[in-house]
Order: sequence, then C-alpha cells, then structure tokens
Amino acid sequence: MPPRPPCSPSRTTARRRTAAGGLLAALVAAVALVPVSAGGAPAAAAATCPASSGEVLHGVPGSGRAVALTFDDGPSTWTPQVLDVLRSKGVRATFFVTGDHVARHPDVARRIVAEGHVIANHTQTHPQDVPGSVPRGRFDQLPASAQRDQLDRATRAVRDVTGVVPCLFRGPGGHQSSATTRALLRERRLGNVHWTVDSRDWEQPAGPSRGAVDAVVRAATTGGGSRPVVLLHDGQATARQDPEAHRGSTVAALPRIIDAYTARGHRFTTPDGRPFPSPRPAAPEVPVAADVDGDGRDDPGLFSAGRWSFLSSRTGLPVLVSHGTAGDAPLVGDWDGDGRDGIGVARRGVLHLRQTATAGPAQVVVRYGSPGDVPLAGDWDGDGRDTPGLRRGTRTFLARELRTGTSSWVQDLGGSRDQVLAGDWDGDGRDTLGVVAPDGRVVVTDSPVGSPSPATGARRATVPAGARVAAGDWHGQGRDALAVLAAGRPQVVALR
Ligand SMILES: [Ca+2]
Ligand SMILES: [Ca+2]
Ligand SMILES: [Ca+2]
Ligand SMILES: [Ca+2]
Repeated sequence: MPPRPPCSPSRTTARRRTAAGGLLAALVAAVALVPVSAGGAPAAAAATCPASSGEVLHGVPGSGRAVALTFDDGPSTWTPQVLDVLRSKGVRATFFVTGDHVARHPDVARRIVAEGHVIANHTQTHPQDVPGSVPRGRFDQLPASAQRDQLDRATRAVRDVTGVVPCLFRGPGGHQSSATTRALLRERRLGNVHWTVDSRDWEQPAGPSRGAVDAVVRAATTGGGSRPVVLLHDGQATARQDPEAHRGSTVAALPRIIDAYTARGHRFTTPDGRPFPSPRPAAPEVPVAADVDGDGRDDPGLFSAGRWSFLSSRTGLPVLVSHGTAGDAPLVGDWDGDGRDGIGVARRGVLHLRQTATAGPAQVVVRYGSPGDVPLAGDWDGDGRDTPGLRRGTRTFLARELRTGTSSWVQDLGGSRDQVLAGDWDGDGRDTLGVVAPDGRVVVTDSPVGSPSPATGARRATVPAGARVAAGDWHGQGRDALAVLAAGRPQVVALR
C-alpha cells in the first residue's frame, strides 16, 4: 500500500463524503467495478436563444396592452420579498442580475428560475464611471475586450448556478447603445433591453415612507404607453456601496404597480414579448464537503444538477464549480491519495471522477453500482486513498479499489430512507459510516467496515428533521464531524 503523502494534518486523514439516502431497495446483486472508456461529463446546457439584432429595445414589441416588469442589480437579500409579492399576485417578471451577486446569492438566483421568471445578464461587476468601479467607465464605451469579459463571465455565472443561459441583456446605468456593444450582443444572441419607464426607486431613501412608496408607484405607472418596460431594482450594484441602500420602497410599491397595470388591462410579459420559461422545480440539493481552497479545512457545499457551490473557509466567499448534470448524484474523495480532494458524480451506475474540485472533464470513469444507487466514498482501509461505496436500501456496499472488482464489504445500517454519510469520526485514518434518519436521528459508528456488528459502540445525535447534514473536517483537526449546513455554514453536531 502506498504510504500516506506528507501533508497537513487534515490531509492525512480521510474526510467527508456524503450521499443523499432514500432510494427504494433493489435486489442485491454483486456490484462490479468495471472500467469503461474515459469521457467527460456533458457540458452545460447549450444556448437556445433566438437571434438578436443587438439593437436597443425600449418597449415590448407587438400590439395590445402589455407590460414587462424588470428588476436590476440583484439578487440580494431583498429579492425573496420581491419574489413573494410576484407569487402572491401570480405575476412573472425579468431579473437583470450581476454575476457577482448571483455568486453571492445562488439560492435566490435558483429560486428566480424555479418560479418561472426570466433571468438576464446585467454584466459581472456592473461597471460604471464612478470611483471604485472595476473596470471603471461607461459600460458601452469600455474596450471591447472588457465588455466581452463582463458579458461572458455573467452568462457563465448564471449558467453555472441556475443551468439557464441568459438571452437578454441590460447595460449598467442603461449604457448599452454603442456599436461595439451591439455587435457583441448580436454575436452572443443577447437581446438588448433598455426601458420605457424608470420607477426611480434607486433614489428612494432607506426607510420606506408613504411618500417614497407613492413616488415609486407614480413613476412606475406613468407615461409608458401601451407596452412599457418598467425599470425597478431588487439590489444595489453601484461601486459606492451605500449601507442605506434599501429596496423596501420597491417591495411596498410592487403590489400597487401590479394592480394599476392589471386594472388598465395590461398583460404581464417579457421585455422581448417571448413567453416566460416554464417554472422549473428546483433540483434537490445534496450537501457535500471538500477542501476546495486548500486551507486544510473542509468547505461546506451543496450539489444540485451538476452545480457545486462551496463556501470557502478561507475567504467566506462562494466557490462555484460545474461538474455533472441534472440527475447525477455527487461524491467527493481523494482518489489518488495525494491529499487533495476531487469531485465526482454517479450517473446511471457510472462514476465520473475528477482529481480536483474543479470543473472539467472526468479523469477517471468507472462503472460501479446501478442506476438508482446512492454513491459515497471513503478511505475504508486507511491507506490514504478514497474508494467508492454505494447505498442500496439499508445496505451499503464498499469497494477497496477504484477498478474492476467487486465490493469488498457490505454493511447493513439504518433504514432505507436514511441519508448515509462516511467520515473518520475518531481520527484513526479510516472512514466509517453514519446514517441520518428522516426524523433527524443520527447514528455513527467507528467500527471498521465489515465488522460483524457495525452498530456496536455507535454514537448518536439528533438534528432537525430534514436538515442538510454533511461530514467534514471543518477545523482541520484530522477528524471528521457531522454538521448541519445552515445558510451554507456548518454547525457541528455533538455526538454522544
Ligand atoms: Ca477550506
Ligand atoms: Ca487527490
Ligand atoms: Ca483506501
Ligand atoms: Ca475512523
């Protein structure tokens, strides 16, 4: 067996791996590890946008009464309130988001898409000609390379977090009319959306007053003609961050704006008059953990439909990675024993693994298990390399090698709807199992896999029912702990 590589304490132990539990038991059969030809995970969804002329759109094309509500500069902590109002009114809207803010609020961006709104490109960093803006300058006057970078990074951020490729664009401050900008938008099939009516909610004071809300309603509902595009804000994207920035006036004004347009017979539509996308129920989010920033502490994350979002323990900022696709199940492990974690997905019984927690094609592809099995990984024998396992019903199958062969161990633990976890709870260098029942009861065992009575010496805990639970070495101490992921941050669960 290879010796463990010299590395930081946290690296010398096995760490986190997780898998969502809960699939129906299938008949148990020999589980073969069969290498298959190498290949990559499918790329993210291709663009399906219609051709764009690149010309600036000020109102909704077509005839009859219609209105497009648009929100700029989010997502932010205000966006959920905006979404709540829209949902209560049965109205859909368009959100011009910045890539930076999507990375900061990925759950909110996914909710925008899940509820059938349009998510659109508002650049990565919202460049403006104000002190502190990077890059600084009127967007459509920036060098073409800078504009291209802003457009493409924002599209990638939206795609990586939501799976949707934006088809519409609005320039920061409405600066989007130069020939360079129009050509770039045409190339990218991005519709160039300005507005008809400015609600001027961006100049409202922090505390929403009756007067402020009245002013927003009046501005948002006046003078737009029969097919206006209405500019509103659910975030703040100026380089001069204003701690007083507040979208309470917008939230308070929104029901009245909607009622006013409804009363006049306007239909709510998209800025380019195309149908709204179908609401997409959010894919399940599976908690995961890996040290993606290399500081020796595991970073908590969520996997959903091929999108991994980790919260860096070093910077406190999200780290977004794409690997896999909808329907895949995640697994994390140090496949080559170099002390660094890779990520992987199981797809219909085939594992597509990478040696690092970064995007890119799979470097190792092996067959293990069957469609419907829930994957996991761990260093079951303590040799410093992680190998796969899978959960099927109440049984967990564990392989000693990442290659052709059969499972070395089978372990029964917990119920068929439990989430199964692997971790080195006692810091001895070997991973063992734990289960989380749907009602939140947790059992972990330190007994090496294959022990006749794995639950002997088990330790227990309770977490809130339905909590997102992951195992990781959160503090770089050389052993794993269970944690509930609340707002992404791990809250360690004490075992007794
Ligand atoms: Ca870390
Ligand atoms: Ca590795
Ligand atoms: Ca091993
Ligand atoms: Ca152990």
